[in-house]
Amino acid sequence: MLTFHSPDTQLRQPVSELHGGEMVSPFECPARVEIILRHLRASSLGEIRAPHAYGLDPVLAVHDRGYIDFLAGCWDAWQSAGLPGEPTPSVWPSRCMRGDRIPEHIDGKLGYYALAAETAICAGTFAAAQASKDIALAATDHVLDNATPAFGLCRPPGHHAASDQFGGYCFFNNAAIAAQHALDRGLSRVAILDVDYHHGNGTQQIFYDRDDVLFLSLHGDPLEAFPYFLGHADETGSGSGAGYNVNYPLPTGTDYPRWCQALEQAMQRIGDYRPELLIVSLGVDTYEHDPISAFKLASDDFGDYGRRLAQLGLPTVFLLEGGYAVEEIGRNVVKVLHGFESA
Ligand code: SP5
Ligand code: ZN
Repeated sequence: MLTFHSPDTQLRQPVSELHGGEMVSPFECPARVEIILRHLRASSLGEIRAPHAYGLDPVLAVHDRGYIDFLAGCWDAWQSAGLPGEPTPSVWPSRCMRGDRIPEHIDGKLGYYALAAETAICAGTFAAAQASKDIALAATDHVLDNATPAFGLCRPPGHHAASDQFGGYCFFNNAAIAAQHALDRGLSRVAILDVDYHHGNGTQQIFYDRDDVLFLSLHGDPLEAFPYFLGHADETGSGSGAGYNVNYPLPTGTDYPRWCQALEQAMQRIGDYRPELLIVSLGVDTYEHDPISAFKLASDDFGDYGRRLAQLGLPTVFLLEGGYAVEEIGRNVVKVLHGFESA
């Protein structure tokens, strides 16, 4: 299985994350990619390739133009405003205020275009986000051109990014951009299976009223876990998308047998849909020792579900999302890919 990777993803190097009321060194860090690369190179999975640049058109197919312009100019605007730290949202158009006017001051714009406060923007964020979606697009093209699976070593991750909001370490929704790209290439049905610990709120929002993308997510119950305000089981899609959004919220402490039961249900639903492409939003923060998550999957479980996913017999592209047990992230990712290939 080919991997797509770009060194430009490492241009995202924020220094701060708001966590537990303190500023800490970000969990979503460059070392994640270094360690995955090391494990990929030591494995028999195959070549690691760089993507070409696809430009912003595939991003505009999914994200709002004003949002993209905001991301492109945020760092400079923050500097010009004379603000000392990293651009970080701190105020929102919350329920009791107006959300129909976009502030001119960068501090206000950040609140308008953010869905959470933990994610700071740094000088290289926009460039890294572009590299990340190029990886997703190149991996997807490879799958469609060659009918073989591929892995996109995306960073920053994408699944929390909504059409005009960043947060949860995500800026461009790589899986959504890849799905739309596949449809624009002529496919008529794409499924996105999100196995990251956190609900893929951005992907859900982008395709919520559509039936050409089936979105399924296994995740920590939003009553107990980030992003808290989306991801319930009664969110099933709207309009022509009714029935094409499927959430499997699972409780804190969920172990592999329980998780796997939900996976089998999701796989059944995917099989019934008969997609021409499966995109796996591959977060390995379901791991038992993940520092910010609460499921109990062991390393060997990753190989097991990789093997199961292969039983669908679909053209499949894996795109990296979360996973913050940095020492073990390479092993766990490679286990999924290996399991899939060996099946
Ligand atoms: C892509 C991805 O996995 N993003 C995750 C973003 C999570 N951000 C906020 C996490 C809040 C964590 N609360 C920790 C409770 C520790 N037990
Ligand atoms: Zn996650």
